[in-house]
Amino acid sequence: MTRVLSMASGSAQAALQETPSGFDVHRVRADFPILQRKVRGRDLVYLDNAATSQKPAAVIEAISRYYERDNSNIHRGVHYLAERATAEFEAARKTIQSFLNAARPEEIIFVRSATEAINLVAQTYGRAHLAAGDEVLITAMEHHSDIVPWQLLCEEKQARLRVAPINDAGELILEEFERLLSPRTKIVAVAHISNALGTINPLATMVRMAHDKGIPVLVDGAQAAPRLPVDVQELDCDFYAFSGHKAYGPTGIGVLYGKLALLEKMPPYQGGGDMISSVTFEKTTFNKVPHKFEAGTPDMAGAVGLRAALEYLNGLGLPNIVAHEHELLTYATDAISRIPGIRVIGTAREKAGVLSFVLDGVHPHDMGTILDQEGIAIRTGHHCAQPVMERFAVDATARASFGLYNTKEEIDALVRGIQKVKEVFA
Ligand code: C6P
Repeated sequence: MTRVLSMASGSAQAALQETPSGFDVHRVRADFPILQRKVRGRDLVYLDNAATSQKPAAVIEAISRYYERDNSNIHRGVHYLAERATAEFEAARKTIQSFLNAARPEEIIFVRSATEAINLVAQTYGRAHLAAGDEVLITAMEHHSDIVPWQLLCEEKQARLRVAPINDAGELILEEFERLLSPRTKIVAVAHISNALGTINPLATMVRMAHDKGIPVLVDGAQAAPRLPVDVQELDCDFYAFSGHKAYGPTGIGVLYGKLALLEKMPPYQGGGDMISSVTFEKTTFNKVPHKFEAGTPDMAGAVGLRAALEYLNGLGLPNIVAHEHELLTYATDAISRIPGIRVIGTAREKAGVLSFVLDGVHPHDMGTILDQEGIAIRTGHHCAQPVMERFAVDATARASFGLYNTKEEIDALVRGIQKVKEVFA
């Protein structure tokens, strides 16, 4: 539990926090070189963590060290560096296995991003299992990456994309979700945490409902992997996708977890080196899982960097991160809701550190531009979740998303920035 040692009603002093297990946000901030820099002559206030997170020195150094000492291609050479690079890459797979509590390392497939992971499942499992008249069930809060791959598949197969609705708080309407699970549903694809609303979905219940009808579930964990402890065996989901760059790791690397029994039956995604067992002009046989899904030279340095990021998160303790971000969310929601003219979009009871809002008479892009002059980075726009904007009858929102290094002082700065925006538009 996070203990607030000094809390002088919304003032900067409120930022002094410590937990019994030693989570000290100011010490944590020192691990992130970019947080020391000035932006437009001001201290950087980085509140765009749902888009991408900043990287601790441990990640930057692990990538440099890999290139300085170990770089080679993997799974191919017999020389010393080839063995070193292969060992580093496979060690990263094991770290991810334990981070997600997957049963086996083979269940971890390296991809480019959450987006690629979802496309992989749509184009392999989806293509093999969908026929005309079948359905894919998603929710109304999905990111475009968990809509468009299914739409493309449904178009190709003359199947139907069904959408479980959400209520005015941005929560899934579970009864509707359950009602939409039909004998025609071939797969469910759902966000663990909504990037536009912050809603945390009741995944265990949803997976149970789908499995009761024999339907597999893919979870888009892009926002959840850095924010919640994830246990794929406990969730019992069939696929889980996330991106390294939102989890304090590098860009260009992502993960698809899949249950081994499913992966073994799925056709390959892309063809190329390393995914084959033998090739003739007449016929190719494929490599074992996970290599069957990892065609070509992968992002070895990315895997090494992701391993360092997940080890960093484990070192801080996911429960400490959850407690810290929850405290920031509560503090920010309270402070921002008090500003006249603000409407918070997404007020689910179970929420992660993502706060979307609109201000009467001010376009979110104008707000973002004025806040930027103060060194404050938020995201404005539709957040690649246009159906969510439509559901709440807005074109765009301003979104502050918190990370493990954010402080209450930074939220105070955001509130002061919004007051300035109001003055400009008064
Ligand atoms: N959301 C945001 O600002 P990629 O681009 O593959 O790393 O992640 C895609 C993605 C998938 N699902 C969810 C829930 C996401 O939030 C994202 C990325 C960023 O909200 C960039 S649009």
